[in-house]
Amino acid sequence: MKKLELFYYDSCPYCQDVLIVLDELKILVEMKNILQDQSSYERLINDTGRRTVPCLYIDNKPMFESLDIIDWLRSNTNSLQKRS
Ligand SMILES: N[C@@H](CCC(=O)N[C@@H](CS)C(=O)NCC(=O)O)C(=O)O
Repeated sequence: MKKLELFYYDSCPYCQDVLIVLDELKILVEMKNILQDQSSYERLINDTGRRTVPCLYIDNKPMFESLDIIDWLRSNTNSLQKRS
C-alpha cells in the first residue's frame, strides 16, 4: 500500500477540490496542515523548495497541482487504502 500525505490548509480552494475527491473516494491520507504544523511546513520547503499547496506525498515523493493530484487519485483509487 502506498503511503499518502496531503500538505494543505483550509482556506486554499485548490486544497478543497482535492479534499472533496478524497472524501468521495474515501481514501486514507495523513493530513498535514502547514499553517498549524511548523514541522510539516518546513518539511515541504526543505523537500521541494516551495510552499505551494496542495501537495500530495506519494511514498514521500511530492506531487503538486490539484488537477494532477485528482487525476492520480481517481486512476489509483482501487489500489489505495480506504478509511474504515
Ligand atoms: N495550480 C495550483 C495552484 C495552487 C495554489 O496557487 N495554491 C496557493 C494556495 S490557494 C498557494 O499555495 N500559494 C502559495 C505559494 O504558491 O507559494 C493547483 O491547482 O494546485
